[in-house]
Amino acid sequence: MRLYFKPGACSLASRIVLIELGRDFTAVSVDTDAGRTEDGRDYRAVNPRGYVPALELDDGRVITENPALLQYLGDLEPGLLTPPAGSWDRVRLQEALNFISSELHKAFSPFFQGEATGDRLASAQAHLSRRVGEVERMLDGGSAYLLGDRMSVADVYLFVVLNWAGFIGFELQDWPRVSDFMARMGERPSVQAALTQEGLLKAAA
Ligand SMILES: N[C@@H](CCC(=O)N[C@@H](CS)C(=O)NCC(=O)O)C(=O)O
Repeated sequence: MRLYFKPGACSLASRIVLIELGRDFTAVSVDTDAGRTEDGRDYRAVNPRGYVPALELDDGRVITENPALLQYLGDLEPGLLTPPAGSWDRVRLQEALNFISSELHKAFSPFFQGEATGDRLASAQAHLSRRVGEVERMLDGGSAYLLGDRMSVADVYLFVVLNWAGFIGFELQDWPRVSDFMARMGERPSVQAALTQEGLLKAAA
């Protein structure tokens, strides 16, 4: 399998899941501005939408879009990071993945696209605060993870997206469950390994 990624981008979630599952994969860095892979190929031939992540299977088929890709990976080891298809927990997983993808992830976009400046900064921050407040509510059941006591692919995606808060100077300390969740996830060996592979954490000497 080949994972097309950009360091620190949402593709980091797929990398963490691949490491959690102990799967072999090749990571291919993409310059999304230039539309080129690190080995000089036209990235739009892989993902015509031009963004990461994309996962290319050994038979050449390609999966894109975080919710679909993360569920595909999770299902390689049934029951570990994805509840069974058709179960109520699977419905909750899809609900969480779609919220993270369309509501939370996109609430960060103005900060990365240079739109959260001047008059627009306060409204972008207020919008993001509402979304993070919703995550705080979703973690309200006293469980360690979104679906209960077992981590799922949605938790991995949530961690990766909320980790961007540090890059834009957005403090998470006002949301105690979110802060605890981030600390818990950040300690996982798979997360540490993925961050190190993408150059976001120094390897231990
Ligand atoms: N809907 C897509 C969004 C992916 C996305 O926003 N990717 C960002 C990185 S987090 C990206 O590649 N941005 C560069 C670009 O759009 O050119 C998904 O869920 O996979």
